[in-house]
Formats: sequence, structure tokens, C-alpha cells
Amino acid sequence: MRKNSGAFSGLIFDLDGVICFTDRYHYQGWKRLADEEGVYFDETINHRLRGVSRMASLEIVLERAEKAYSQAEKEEMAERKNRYYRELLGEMTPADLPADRKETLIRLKESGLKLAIGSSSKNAKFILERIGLDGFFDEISDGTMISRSKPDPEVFLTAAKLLQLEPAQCLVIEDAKAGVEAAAAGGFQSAALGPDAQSSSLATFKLESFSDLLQICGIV
Ligand code: B16
Ligand code: MG
Repeated sequence: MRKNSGAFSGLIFDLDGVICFTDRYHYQGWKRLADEEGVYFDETINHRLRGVSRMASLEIVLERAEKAYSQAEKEEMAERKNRYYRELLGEMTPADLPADRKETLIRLKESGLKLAIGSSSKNAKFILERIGLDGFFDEISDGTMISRSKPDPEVFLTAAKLLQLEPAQCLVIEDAKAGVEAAAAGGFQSAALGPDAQSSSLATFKLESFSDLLQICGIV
């Protein structure tokens, strides 16, 4: 097995949109809520929710609302959306971990790199269980551990600390522009996957496919 000979000692992966495609379930959850409230919502608005916390996402969804909502009403709506979202997550199985992700993650781990999750989601551990990655990552930094959402770097700085590495030793992998900005703000290099993350000029690498990480890390 080729050992990691690249510049990094650790990799910090965003979850939603990078490891698995829970982004479509977020869309369905927000869409159901928005329809119930009579608020216009579409895929374009949904893109702005990538990497953003649940309450900050709700504020974006409600930009199109015709009435003002109280804090208690907002909390109820965020909870309702999370219920809809978790119903969909509950149907996920290890088959929802794409084969290229699984194969690449295993090779990265075997190369000796330390691997962590850096996700804004409070459902990260549940998602990892559903897709069969429970216990796979060395460390998990998620929405339950932070008070500031991306583009603040807190979630990645927490992950680096858990890995006992400096930001300069870690590469962040992101699908969200807010995530690429968070990485840069924390002193991390980043690998951008997909159009939203790649629209940021702050991304160090642009990935055509997830397995490009092997080359960046000097494994192939
Ligand atoms: P939850 P990531 C983020 O996950 C999602 O991209 C974002 O759309 C969501 O609002 C946020 O998690 C919070 O998720 O409601 O499950 O706590 O991309 O940072 O892995
Ligand atoms: Mg994401």
C-alpha cells in the first residue's frame, strides 16, 4: 500500500454534499415546510443553505415569507423541518455511501492520514451510522460542538484540535462556498467539490472527482 507522501497529515471532510448526498433530503425537508407555510422555495434558494446552520437556513427560507414569525414559531418550524429531514435520513442505508467515496476513504486511511469530519450538522453522527461509517473517522467535529456556523472556521479548528494537528497540516474538503471560506479563515487549504464550492476563489484545489484526493495526497 502506498503511504501518504503529500503535504498533509490530516483530512477534514464536510459531510453533507461531500461524503453523501443528504443535500437532497435537506431540500425536501425545507420544501415541505415552505409549502406548508405558503413560502416560495426552490433549488436555487436551497443552494444558499449549504454548510449553513439550521436556524440560519430557516432565516434564508423565510426571506420570501409574507408574515413575520415569532422566535417560538421559528423554533417550531426548525424542529418540524428537522423531523421531516430525519424521516428521510432514517431510510438511508450503507448503499447510500457512493462506491467511489468508500474506496477512496479506505485508501486514504490505509495511507496513514488522519481523517475527521467537519460538519455543521447536528445529525452528523446519525448520518454516519446510517451509511455504515460509524467509527470510521478518527474524530468528529459537528454542529453539536460549535456555536458559530460556516463561514466561521470554528468547526474545522475544532476538528484539527481533536486530530492534534495544526490547520496548515490539514486539508478541508468542501462542497459549500461558506465551507471554503471557513477553511481559508482558519488557515486551512481546501479542496472544492462541485460548483458552489468552486465558485470561491479561496479554494486551493478544485476536485473533478472525489478520488482526485489520492493524487493530491501523493498516494497514486
Ligand atoms: P442539521 P455540512 C450542513 O451540513 C448542511 O450543508 C446544511 O444545509 C445544514 O443546514 C447544516 O448542516 C445543519 O444541519 O439541520 O442537520 O443540523 O455540509 O456542514 O455537513
Ligand atoms: Mg456540505
